[in-house]
Amino acid sequence: MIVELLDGATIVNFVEDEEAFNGSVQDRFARLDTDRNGFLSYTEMMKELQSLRIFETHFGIDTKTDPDEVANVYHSIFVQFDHDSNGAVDLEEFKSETKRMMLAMADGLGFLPVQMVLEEESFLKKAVQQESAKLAA
Ligand SMILES: [Ca+2]
Ligand SMILES: [Ca+2]
Repeated sequence: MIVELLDGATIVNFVEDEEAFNGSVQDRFARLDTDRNGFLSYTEMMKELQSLRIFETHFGIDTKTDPDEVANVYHSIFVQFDHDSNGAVDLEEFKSETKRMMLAMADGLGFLPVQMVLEEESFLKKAVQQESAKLAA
């Protein structure tokens, strides 16, 4: 875990950089697809859902979260990813939904930089890295 300062623009720039974004999404997808069948099952997606840290960052639910409630929320997010409702998430579904969620997050952040705790492998961390790489260039 690492604390970084980021704002909406950092995320938008990353998502709009097709090469960087698609590369990270493909990477992430391959890592999550542990049985390598080209689809993410609910179990495989759990790792990703947990890393989104929705309970800390999105809904303001911070303490005493009911495990049933957590499972419900994770399930409803999985359903959002699974556009054709076949019970598995393919790369295209994963990509478009990740993009949508990141843009929604960017909207929420706006222009005011916020300090966030990021996981090493998260998309947000990659967005920050991408921006520093650009600034350095
Ligand atoms: Ca799989
Ligand atoms: Ca699907």
